[in-house]
Parts: sequence; structure tokens; C-alpha cells
Amino acid sequence: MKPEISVVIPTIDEESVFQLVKDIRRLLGNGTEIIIVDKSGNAYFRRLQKTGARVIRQRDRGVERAIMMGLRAARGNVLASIDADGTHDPAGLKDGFRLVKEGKADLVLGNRMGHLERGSMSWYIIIGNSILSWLFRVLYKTEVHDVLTGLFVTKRSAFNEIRNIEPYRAGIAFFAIELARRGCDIKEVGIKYYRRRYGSSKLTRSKFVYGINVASHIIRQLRDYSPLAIFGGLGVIVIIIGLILGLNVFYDFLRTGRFAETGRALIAFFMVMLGFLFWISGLILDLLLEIERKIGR
Ligand SMILES: Nc1nc2c(ncn2[C@@H]2O[C@H](COP(=O)(O)OP(=O)(O)OP(=O)(O)O)[C@@H](O)[C@H]2O)c(=O)[nH]1
Ligand SMILES: [Mg+2]
Repeated sequence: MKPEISVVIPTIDEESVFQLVKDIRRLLGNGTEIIIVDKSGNAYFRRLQKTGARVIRQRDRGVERAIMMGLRAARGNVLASIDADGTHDPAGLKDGFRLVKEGKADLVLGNRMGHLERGSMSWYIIIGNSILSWLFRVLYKTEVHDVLTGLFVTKRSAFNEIRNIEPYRAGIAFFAIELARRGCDIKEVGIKYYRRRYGSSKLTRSKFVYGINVASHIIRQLRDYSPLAIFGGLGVIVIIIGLILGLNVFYDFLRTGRFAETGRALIAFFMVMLGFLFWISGLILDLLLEIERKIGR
């Protein structure tokens, strides 16, 4: 019989995973399919096999690829993923599962920001996450407040739309971006976020570079999708700044009868031209995309 829900757990030598597997079974029932995607040594791999979960070995790198691999192998009607390091409260899986089951969402993200254990998240991750989530909300018009979360639940039909895409480095934001682009309904459930009790971070060597990468993917995917919104918006902003500068110079000319601010006038002129250039680029890209969509249909 097909399991109701499959939970994918990506891990590199995380000691907390053994307790997590027990917690998930207690919460969601023994029929839950648990798939651990492991990128560790042989001894750890053998210990994982003893948990009774399905264990897959990852040969390539990256948590996004690990999750993708697990989801592709999953058989459940509803699919989920949670970090293995014991930081995310698995109760969020149950809440997310309920929302998806009731047809209230295609993708549910665990939002940690309202329930942070003391010392669980450093201030620069809180700020970075807030900026990235804000960017996501504005560009995709979706109420997401924790785009760097490590817990999500999704409908199988939604996942099937992206199952053949090669994941890029953005963690779970990869799944959120790709599903948001396809018009999926994204909701959040509040979850507790605990301090890491064992080992150290495995995700990346520099969280700053990683954050910039996530931001560029959030913007880039939208630019591909709606270039007029990005370039047109940028163009209008630059034109307005140019016009304000230019009007200032013109006003001075009317007042004094002299044309004194040549430098400022030149900058204003270039800004207006640049704004038009942005705007026209957006228009051309949008046209090309429209043609591509029509041909592809
Ligand atoms: N299979 C696999 N798992 C990974 C990989 N990179 C990270 N993970 C796991 O993905 C989860 C998230 O990585 P973490 O190292 O906890 O990242 P983080 O939460 O940003 O870092 P901390 O705040 O230090 O916990 C953990 O369960 C890791 O063990 C990978 O390349 N392959
Ligand atoms: Mg972690």
C-alpha cells in the first residue's frame, strides 16, 4: 500500500537523526515512509540502516540535490522534508500535512522566526533571512517569512511539475521559487527552532555567499519569468531620479537666468536615457519570452 506521507531527511553525519526518526514515527504513524539521503562514511551509513528507514547514498553534493533525490524516490501522496540536525520541530510536518490534505496549500513552509530558542540563530542570519524573505514576498506576492527554513510539506502533483529540474544552490528556497513560479499556493506554519546540539554546520563554507546566491536566484527566476516587471520597474525609478535632478537644474536656470550646473544636467540626462534603455530592454525581453512561450505551447 502507498504511504500517506513520505519524509525526506538529508544528512551528513548528524547525530540527531536517530531521535528524529523516532519522533516522526510517533507523530505521523509507523506507516510513514522515511527516506534518509546520506552523504557520510560507512559506519554512519550502517547505523542509519538499523533505523528501518530507507537509506539512499548521495554521490554528488548539495542539500537541494539530496532532497530532490529523496523526493524522486518517494512513494507517498504527500511529500515532505526536514533537516536532520534536530533543530526543526517535526510537529510542523503534521501541521503542514493537514493543510495540504485539506487542499488549503500546494506547499507549506515551516516558519521558525516566531519561535527561536535562545542562541539558535545568529543575528546576521536573522537579518539576512528577513531581507531574502521580504524579497521573495515582494517579487512572488506570497506571504513567506522564512525562506531559509529546513522544513516543508508539498503535494505530489506540485512536486511532479518540478521533479525533472536540476536543482540550483538555494536550499529549500529552490523548491519555494520553482513552485511559486508555477502559481502554486504557498502557506506557512509556525515551528519551533532549537539550537544545534551536535556537530557543526554542513550546508556551506560561507553563509554570506550562500545568501547572495539565494537572492540572485530569487531575482533571476523572476527576471526570466517577467522581465518587464524587473527592467521596467528599474527603468521608471532611474527616470524619476534623473527627472528630479534635471528639474532642479532647470529651476535654477529660470531663477538666475544662468545655466550653471552642467555636471548635474549631464548626469540627469544620462539617467533618463539609462532609464529608457532599461525599460526598452525589459520590453524586448518580454516580447522574446512571449514568442518563446507561444512556440513552446
Ligand atoms: N545529504 C546531504 N545533506 C546535507 C548536505 N548539506 C547539508 N546537509 C544536511 O542538510 C541539513 C541542513 O544543513 P545544516 O548544516 O544544518 O545547515 P544550517 O541549518 O544552515 O546550519 P546550522 O545553523 O549550523 O545548523 C542538515 O541535516 C545537514 O546534515 C549535502 O550536501 N548532502
Ligand atoms: Mg541546521
